[in-house]
Amino acid sequence: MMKLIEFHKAVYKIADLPKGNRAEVVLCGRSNVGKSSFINCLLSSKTAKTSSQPGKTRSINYYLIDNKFFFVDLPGFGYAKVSKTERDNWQKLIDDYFNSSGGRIKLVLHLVDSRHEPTPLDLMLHEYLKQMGMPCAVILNKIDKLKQSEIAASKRNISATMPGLEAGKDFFLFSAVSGFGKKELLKLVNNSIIE
Ligand SMILES: Nc1nc2c(ncn2[C@@H]2O[C@H](COP(=O)(O)OP(=O)(O)OP(=O)(O)O)[C@@H](O)[C@H]2O)c(=O)[nH]1
Ligand SMILES: [Mg+2]
Repeated sequence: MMKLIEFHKAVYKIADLPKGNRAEVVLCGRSNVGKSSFINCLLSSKTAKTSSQPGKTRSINYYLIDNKFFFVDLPGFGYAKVSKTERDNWQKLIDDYFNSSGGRIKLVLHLVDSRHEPTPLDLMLHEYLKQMGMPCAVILNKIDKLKQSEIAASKRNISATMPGLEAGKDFFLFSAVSGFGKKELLKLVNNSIIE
């Protein structure tokens, strides 16, 4: 079950996407939500670069898993200190990525911070992924920071703003710190790449 992780490459422009047909599992969501930590947690590694300073990664980072498929770590969005030009570049890179990776993308994991309501950009991304017909799941992350009552409220926020998600199917609770949800997400990722 997912053992080996190797940094493969950082992509800044679409022409540099890896060639070939390896399956891809994509991590996306706002800056600092825990995308890189998610990868590290699933692989029990420290290979994916994490940071407490948001908005650092501007590249699409490819990690090769078991010499078989890629975890694709997308740059986070929504970081206030980023200029409009940079934001536009981000949007273009992401749009080009989803348009050109078509059939290779087996699963898109959209991480949302459980401590806050989904932002307008979260809702935009959710709509965008649905419109693109991407196989996707919402991961409510950092639940180690919340009390049970707060987790329940956070789940309600998701149901209200992203209706139709089903727990255990396309909606999961997660914590990279406690490992909550890890087993379930390993299963989801494994199943997605088998098909
Ligand atoms: N408490 C808690 N902290 C987390 C969790 N996941 C990530 N963090 C922390 O959140 C911060 C950001 O984590 P990253 O994994 O770097 O976030 P990212 O989404 O990759 O951020 P960008 O690359 O800037 O888009 C780090 O300080 C992590 O330690 C979690 O589940 N619980
Ligand atoms: Mg990151």
